[in-house]
Amino acid sequence: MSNVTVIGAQWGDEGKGKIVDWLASRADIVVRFQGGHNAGHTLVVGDQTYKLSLLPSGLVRGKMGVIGNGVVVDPEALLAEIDRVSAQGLKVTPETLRIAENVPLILPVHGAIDRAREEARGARKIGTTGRGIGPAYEDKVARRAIRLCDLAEPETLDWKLDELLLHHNTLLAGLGAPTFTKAALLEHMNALAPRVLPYMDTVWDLLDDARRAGRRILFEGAQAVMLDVDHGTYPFVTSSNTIAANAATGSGVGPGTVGFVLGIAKAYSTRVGEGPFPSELHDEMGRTLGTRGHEFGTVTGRPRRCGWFDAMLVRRAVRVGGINGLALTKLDVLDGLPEIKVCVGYELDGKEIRSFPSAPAAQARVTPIYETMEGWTDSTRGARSWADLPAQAIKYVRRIEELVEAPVTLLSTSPERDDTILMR
Ligand code: 2SA
Ligand code: MG
Repeated sequence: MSNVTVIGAQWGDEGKGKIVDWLASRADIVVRFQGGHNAGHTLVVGDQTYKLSLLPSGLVRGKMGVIGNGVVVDPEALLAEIDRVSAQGLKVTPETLRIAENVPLILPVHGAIDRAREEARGARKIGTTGRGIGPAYEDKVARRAIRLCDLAEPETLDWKLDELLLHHNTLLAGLGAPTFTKAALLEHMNALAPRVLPYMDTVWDLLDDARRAGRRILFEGAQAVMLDVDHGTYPFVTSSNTIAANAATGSGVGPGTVGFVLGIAKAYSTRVGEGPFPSELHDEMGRTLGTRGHEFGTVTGRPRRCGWFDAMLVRRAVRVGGINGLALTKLDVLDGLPEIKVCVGYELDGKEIRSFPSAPAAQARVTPIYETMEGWTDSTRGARSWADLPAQAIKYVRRIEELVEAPVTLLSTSPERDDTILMR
């Protein structure tokens, strides 16, 4: 296996955790390159279920984990996650996990701003995870972020906090939310620093040494293309680039190191939070998909919105995400449905269009154009070979390949790691 980058091809929750875990056995290093603990990757390994939000999934398979500079790290959440998986028998140490010294930190003030701003937005809220992801990335691009390396320099922390609180306390006061004192934040960070700093590293050196030595790197995406801050359904997106190109920028390797890009898509669609969703179902079928698929957010527990597979959106993800092949997950949720619809285009103001518009009001006016396919009765759950699949299920997969203009290279038929069909 050359290097592989795994990204979500819809709006997150596609089942990346299982696929990354399946691929991790063939990799030496697993790298998180964007997002933060707004991710929620679930891995079922034997009798253990690991829910990882920040830790690279490969740690579960004894591989080295790297958190790159493109991530935003909440040190408190990181240490809590390390302690949680340690209680499950998974030891995470500075020998198995390395974190980029230039990674921006999420502080309590960021979560407070995230939640207060969402409250103030009312009906126009984005539906964020409330974990301070956006405000932390805002500080990064505003060149006032506190980064992991700063925890080792009390004098740097001191002046950086002055600037940070000038912005954030002004905003919090304006939002009618409690402000923060410098002393409280200093105490918070100085208490965490001794446990976090041992993980700090110049990971771009580590990864380039690995590349030169021919070691296999797996880049683990979080969220998904339709939540990408440039290419997603803006402003109902997360605040990082979730497309594969960011695997390079977000970890400090060259673009040629990204390798094969595997997009993960569910055989239907879900999204959690607000924002446009052309093929969303508000009827019994939508509720059926949600129930059968156990569609509740890993991070927030929110029920996910469900709908038919949107081939136009995934085709967009294939193009902007640079996806070479698709892993299609949760096909078993469609078992037994008499007919299945696929969104094959959109209608906007009486005209057929094939690319989802960027302008918010146009997005809201888009209606889906469906193609109806015959369903299948036999179960696909647990299928481990192409031959186990009903003919109609194969036809459905093949039609998706044509519409999204990318091959389905992996098919997942249950949360179990080995219930995976390699299609090529
Ligand atoms: P934020 O908190 O600022 O990133 O939220 C901005 C928007 O992004 C959505 N969002 C997500 N939607 C689905 N899944 C998410 N995480 C997955 C999980 C993990 C994954 O299972 O929790 O698939 O990587 C996630 N994170 C953010 C959020 O709902 C807002 O619409
Ligand atoms: Mg998830």
